[in-house]
Amino acid sequence: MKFLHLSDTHLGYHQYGLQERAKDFFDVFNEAVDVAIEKKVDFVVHTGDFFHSSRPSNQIILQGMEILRRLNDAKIPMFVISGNHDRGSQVRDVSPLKILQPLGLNLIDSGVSEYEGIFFGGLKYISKAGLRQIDFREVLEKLVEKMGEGFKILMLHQEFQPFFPDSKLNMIAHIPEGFNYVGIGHYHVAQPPSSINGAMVVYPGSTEFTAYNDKEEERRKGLYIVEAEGSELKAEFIKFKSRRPFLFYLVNDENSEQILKKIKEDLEKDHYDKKPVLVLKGTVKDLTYSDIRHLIKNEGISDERFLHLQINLTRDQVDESSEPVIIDLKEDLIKKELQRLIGDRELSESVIELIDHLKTFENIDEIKKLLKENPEILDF
Ligand SMILES: [Mn+2]
Repeated sequence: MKFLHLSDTHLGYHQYGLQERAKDFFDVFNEAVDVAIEKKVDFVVHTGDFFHSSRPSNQIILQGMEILRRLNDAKIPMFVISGNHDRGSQVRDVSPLKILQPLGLNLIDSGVSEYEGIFFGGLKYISKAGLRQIDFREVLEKLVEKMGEGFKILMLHQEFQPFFPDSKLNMIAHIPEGFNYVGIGHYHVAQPPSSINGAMVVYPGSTEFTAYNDKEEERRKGLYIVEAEGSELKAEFIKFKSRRPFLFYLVNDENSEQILKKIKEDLEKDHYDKKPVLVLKGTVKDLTYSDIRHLIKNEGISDERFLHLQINLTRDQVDESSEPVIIDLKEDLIKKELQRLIGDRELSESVIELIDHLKTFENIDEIKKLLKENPEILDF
């Protein structure tokens, strides 16, 4: 028995408001389907956030159908749960994955399904408020009880310690014995397989960046191929080839010119299949967004060489007397307040990323033009 496990494909996310980024998310999902077909897997497991939104556009639903059609043609079923992004609002609407169910998508949001002697237990994302009303371990114990003799897979999309330090969920305490394989989504950084309470626990991470994170880059983006040989389980991480490169630079007040020279070199020396996204991050005293934009112009770096420039600067709070610092302190407070109001960490990161992106524009007219041409930029 061999299967493919992937997670957090976030189909429909137009990062930075760019069509190219929306296509990137689709490209890597298709590459995963290529791997499934090539490796002749028996089925695919997807642990949530298939879509980026609980109201994907018709175009994105069609793209989701296209992926299912390719798997159906190869007679490979897909088993999926809803994540926090695509579970629907509970009260007003259902998960958009229900639209794909009649086309052969096996959505297991609460319960057990059996396929050729293999048991799939699924639980859609449960919010912090929802978790207070149930006994999570007991819910999972009931799922094991419903399963018969055979290989048992559990699919989850939750916040577990230590990846989410504020979470009350802990894998050792909350995942009961009885499962052979536990696939978990939600945490976007892929993890090596671990063994917990007799099960192999696997986090494949997200297939693309929803917010750039150097930890994610280190681990790379990909999927797991899991194979059972006798009683032994083997999981192999396969990295995507079609992924857009992200070039990351740490910038400060002193090194900005040097860094821009390095960027120019990096862009010229490599031939990329896809134009890279440049991410500049750093804690600075004086350096501003427009300084960086001017340096780029001075260095003669052509816009044609990269897809997007993302600048995330944090203001050094040493000198409290000067005006720009006060403004940035305010910005920091606004960010913290946004995080508190939105609650969901991933979503607030996306909102902050959009704000940072808008800060790189020269004036309000440029922003208006961007929003007019790319209304989906606000489609979180
Ligand atoms: Mn996600």
